[in-house]
Amino acid sequence: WGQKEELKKSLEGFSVSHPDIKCIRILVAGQIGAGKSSFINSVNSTFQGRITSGALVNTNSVSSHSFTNRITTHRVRGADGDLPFIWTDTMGLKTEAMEGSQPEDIIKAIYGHVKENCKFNTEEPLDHKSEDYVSDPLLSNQAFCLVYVVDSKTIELTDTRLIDKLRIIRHRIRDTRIPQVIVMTKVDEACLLVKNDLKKVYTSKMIKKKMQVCSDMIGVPLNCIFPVKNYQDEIKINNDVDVLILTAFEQIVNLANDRLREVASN
Ligand SMILES: Nc1nc2c(ncn2[C@@H]2O[C@H](COP(=O)(O)OP(=O)(O)OP(=O)(O)O)[C@@H](O)[C@H]2O)c(=O)[nH]1
Ligand SMILES: [Mg+2]
Repeated sequence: WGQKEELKKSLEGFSVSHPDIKCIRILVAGQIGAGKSSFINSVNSTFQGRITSGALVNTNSVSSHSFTNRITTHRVRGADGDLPFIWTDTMGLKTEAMEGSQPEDIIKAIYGHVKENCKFNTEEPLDHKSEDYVSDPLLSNQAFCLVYVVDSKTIELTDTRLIDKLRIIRHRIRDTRIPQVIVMTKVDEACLLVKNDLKKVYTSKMIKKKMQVCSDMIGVPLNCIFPVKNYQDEIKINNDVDVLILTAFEQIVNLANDRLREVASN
């Protein structure tokens, strides 16, 4: 918990391991309202040392449609300028009851086939003839880490059809060997002990159980699941929130960079 400045410094001095890529692209996907946009903002807040809100967040935690309704990109900024990381924020995945994106479109976005600001049609996947479709994406348009954002409070209640959608994405991109991780949000709402003291996140039995449920349901190993609490109504940054966010982010960018190193050497 005392490593915040060290973590920040190492990320601020990060160098990308592929000569043709200046910025590592990371795509976030998951259920509507899971905290995807909040996670993107929390990483930026941590680096800037103040609360930021570049990605629009839903103020209503119960919603029938995805609040992020387009593919949007957000650069990670440090106190002294841009860092070599870029987010692709996506609409939450569609369920029977809620309007959102489809696995096919998320897969296209991972490969860089989707233009920024594209608004997915919730009924039909993006057509390759559409003007939002990029037929020949550059390597820099591709995402090199896929982050599934999962709400720890409601993980056990997740519609099995949504889990099937995550599995479809997982299997379809498996051969590309793009790293896939889970960011498990809202740990403050999942466990009262953690709400009162975020440092208890690694010893809480409840959080451990939730991580196991995530792992079993989605098929991601426990060492690729990162519990976090996003900034949501705070007005000031907080050391413990920052450390959890930075720990998750460091792993994400290191995994992405490992994959890029392999791509560069092939
Ligand atoms: N308590 C708590 N609330 C959170 C956390 N992360 C997000 N929230 C709240 O959850 C709600 C949804 O967050 P968003 O970031 O808009 O979720 P999203 O996944 O981007 O949702 P869509 O764009 O609609 O798919 C907001 O009200 C956030 O304030 C967290 O870690 N803890
Ligand atoms: Mg969003």
